[in-house]
Amino acid sequence: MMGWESIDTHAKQWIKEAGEKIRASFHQTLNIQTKSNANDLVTNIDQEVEQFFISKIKEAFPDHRIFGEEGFGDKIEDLAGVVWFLDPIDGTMNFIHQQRNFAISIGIFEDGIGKIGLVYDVVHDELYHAISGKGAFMNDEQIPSLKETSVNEAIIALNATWVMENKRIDHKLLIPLAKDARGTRSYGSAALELVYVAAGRMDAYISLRLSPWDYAGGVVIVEELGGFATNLKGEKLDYLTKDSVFVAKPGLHETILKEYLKEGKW
Ligand code: 2AM
Ligand code: CA
Repeated sequence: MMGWESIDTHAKQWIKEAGEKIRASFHQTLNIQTKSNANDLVTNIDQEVEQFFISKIKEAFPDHRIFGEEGFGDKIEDLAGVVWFLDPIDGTMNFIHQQRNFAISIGIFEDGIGKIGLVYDVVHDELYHAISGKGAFMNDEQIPSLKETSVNEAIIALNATWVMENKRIDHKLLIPLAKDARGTRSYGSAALELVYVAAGRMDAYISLRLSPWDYAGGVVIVEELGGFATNLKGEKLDYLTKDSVFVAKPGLHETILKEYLKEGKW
């Protein structure tokens, strides 16, 4: 078995190459299609970037499996061995509409345990990365560990969807938290929002029904810094199917869970 550092070196090289491809695509006409609903978008670039990673991973690490958003990877029904959670473009709507506020997200797990997290903000050339136990970085800069904070001093990443009538949850449940927090933000890319928590720019992130490739990479980075990542019930995240996601600084995670989330049916 090759060491994690070597896997990390390969992954970083590929993520930079993929970023170059995405930047080059800004001058091309995109082929845009919808998936599960009219706002769930995919482009030829999402698909090409996923296929690029899969060919690289399969060539270098034939025994690794890939759980990718666009479905070109493996059918993953268990987490045995090394699994790459791959989102070639997290924040596809932003990619299409804004050409910013999206990221490539990669989480590399062994037997269900996060080992490497990589989230690449392609437009800003900012690579957030961590190898479990070895610290977390933004490019070459080490990110300091997360410190405790209170709800009324916290900026919480929360999409307006969850505080207005919606088909997934009782929208009234999260209103008190949005009111009590210092502020709320929504960037439209789960991976970026997770690394913004890691970097201390926000204090917590809440979303419903994300897929493992949206959060696997970011969670490794947040946890490396002492942050907590669970679903909205406070349980361990599911990496085989969709789950709600609640990530926060230490202390704040416990407070929000106890005082704002415990009544909800998530
Ligand atoms: P995506 O861009 O890779 O699809 C948007 O609020 C965030 O939620 C993005 O990280 C987006 O990831 C994710 N998301 C997950 N499932 C989604 C869906 N069905 N439709 C739109 N965004 C989704
Ligand atoms: Ca995606």
